[in-house]
Amino acid sequence: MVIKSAKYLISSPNFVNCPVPDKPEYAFIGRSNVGKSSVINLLCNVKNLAKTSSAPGKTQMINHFSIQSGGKSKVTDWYLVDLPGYGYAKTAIKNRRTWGQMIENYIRKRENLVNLFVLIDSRHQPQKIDLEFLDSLAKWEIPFSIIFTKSDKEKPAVVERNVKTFLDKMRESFYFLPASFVTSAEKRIGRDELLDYIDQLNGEATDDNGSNT
Ligand SMILES: Nc1nc2c(ncn2[C@@H]2O[C@H](COP(=O)(O)OP(=O)(O)OP(=O)(O)O)[C@@H](O)[C@H]2O)c(=O)[nH]1
Ligand SMILES: [Mg+2]
Repeated sequence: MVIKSAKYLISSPNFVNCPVPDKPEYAFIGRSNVGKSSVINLLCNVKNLAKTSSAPGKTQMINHFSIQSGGKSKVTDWYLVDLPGYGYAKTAIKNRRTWGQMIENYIRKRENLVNLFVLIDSRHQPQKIDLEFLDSLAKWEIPFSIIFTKSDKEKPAVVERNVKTFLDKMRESFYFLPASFVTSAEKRIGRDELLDYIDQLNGEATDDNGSNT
């Protein structure tokens, strides 16, 4: 799949203010500073489309981007969504609660959300906060996939070991493992795989993949 255009659309403080849910939508979530905005920029091939920052907590709203693409699927118009991160220690407890409600509402009620990409830092051992978040997604029956980020920051063998450790940990509570991807926004790794995966999901979302079931 190729991206023909990617434009910032709108930032919404909560689920009810989001754009009309008339296109397939893919959202990115994960710990603060894990690289959500950077992966969106990698996919769209635009440097500062989603605002990034070395200071955690940069993204605060539900940010919609309008994408036009060409691929195997008939779908040419869809949304990417940059969400605020979780687990930023300096966030006041009240804000954390507001974050939780805002995100839970968005994730559970957004009817055009095809897949949630959960980003995991490939440099670290499995973190409780990420595993707990994945358990919530299972409980809420939200379709999700995993993106391991910042793979350029460690040696390939370390990344491979961390990815394996994380997926092994997931096996303890999941019957089936979700699709997973290893990326580097810095070295532009994982872009084609992610775009092809979205193209495939776009096809399934609209049943234009040739099947008549
Ligand atoms: N080396 C390297 N740095 C990265 C990569 N992805 C992101 N970064 C850096 O990590 C920092 C955080 O990236 P963001 O994309 O802003 O992270 P975020 O998850 O959107 O952060 P919040 O919106 O604050 O939750 C920035 O300084 C990025 O330049 C990567 O693949 N490799
Ligand atoms: Mg961000």
